[in-house]
Amino acid sequence: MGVPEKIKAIEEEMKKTQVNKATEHHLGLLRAKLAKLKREQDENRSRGGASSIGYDVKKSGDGTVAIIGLPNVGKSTLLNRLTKANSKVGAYNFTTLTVVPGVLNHNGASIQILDLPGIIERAASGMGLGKRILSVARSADMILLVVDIYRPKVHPLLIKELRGMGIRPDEQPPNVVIEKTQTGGVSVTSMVKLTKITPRLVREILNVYKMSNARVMIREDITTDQLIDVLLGNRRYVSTLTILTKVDLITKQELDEIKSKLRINLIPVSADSNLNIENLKDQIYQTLNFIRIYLRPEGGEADFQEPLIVKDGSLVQDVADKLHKELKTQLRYAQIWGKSAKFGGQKVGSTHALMDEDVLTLVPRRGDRTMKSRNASGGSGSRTQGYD
Ligand SMILES: Nc1nc2c(ncn2[C@@H]2O[C@H](COP(=O)(O)OP(=O)(O)OP(=O)(O)O)[C@@H](O)[C@H]2O)c(=O)[nH]1
Ligand SMILES: [Mg+2]
Repeated sequence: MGVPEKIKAIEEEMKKTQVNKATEHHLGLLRAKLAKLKREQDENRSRGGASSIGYDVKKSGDGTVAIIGLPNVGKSTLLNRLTKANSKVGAYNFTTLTVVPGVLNHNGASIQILDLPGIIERAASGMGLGKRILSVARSADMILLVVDIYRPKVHPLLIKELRGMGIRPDEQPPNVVIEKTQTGGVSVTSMVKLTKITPRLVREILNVYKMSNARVMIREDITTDQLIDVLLGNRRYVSTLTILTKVDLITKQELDEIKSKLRINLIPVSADSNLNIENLKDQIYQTLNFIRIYLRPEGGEADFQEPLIVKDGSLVQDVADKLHKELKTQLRYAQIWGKSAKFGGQKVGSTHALMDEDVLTLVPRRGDRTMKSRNASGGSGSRTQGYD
């Protein structure tokens, strides 16, 4: 039996099996087998052809946002409103046929926004340009899910398609560590009470993935699917915002009805009438979880006018990397003032984690002084002055 037949057989069996306490274990194992087979199928396909190849987009700016929605909901109109881009708008489906980038400058950050063709049901299984479109969403830092006032209820469908491409919208990576060992079988240690999975099922699922020796540390009450996500290791945990467009065409009362029916956090906008767009920009900025770092040249003054924007969780070396690709290796130490410092001017290494509004001085090794003295010269020009 080939992989597609095996997938079909498992799907049939899952359909036939009633969901209850007694079948939970069996269904969990079937899900694990199915996920593994689907990965094999994807790997075979990408070896054989272009089906899983995404669009060629060069990431730029401080973060990348992908716009996902059904055809004709107003994605391109929204991109044009948020940025200076000029993506084609049309009153029919599939006006946009490729990826169209734009740049949103907001609160000192430069945010790349990518307009995409619309997706349709079963996009993640390859319908339309589905896989190509969704693979752009996979590599983005955040996703804007756009629904219009005519079909706001498609939100779960969009989520389903994202999940089908291995994206886990608005989830955190499961707090589980799996360490392969040489011998000893599979040992399962759990720090919390497990209500959705048993240690026996954990061991059997690991067996499906050919892991017969491992230490599993579980630190939250995970589901079977979350364990499978950890084992597959190719999941992308991406934040989303859901936008309801074309609200210029409805009354406040109709808007309230949609909101109460959907019960998700919606940002109502009209790209045509420029309604609530500034609020949307603020929410995009906030969701990207940026922090601001003020650079201070050695012996000079910090630049509080133009902070460097990096993602929350960034280390000193990430900032060095962003300024100049060689700086990371040339770094002798850094000095920190602000929330992440134990005291002002603390010397730290390249793996020190930064916090919002830290002041940072990067000190290169002696042999690389030219870079430093240029850096310290301060004055006019861009913030990367001295590093290029
Ligand atoms: N009234 C109103 N119409 C809008 C708004 N935004 C978009 N439209 C209209 O909706 C239609 C589709 O807009 P597009 O921006 O091309 O939609 P799209 O989602 O990019 O469409 P595809 O690229 O085909 O997937 C056009 O006729 C727009 O003028 C809005 O905020 N209000
Ligand atoms: Mg479009």
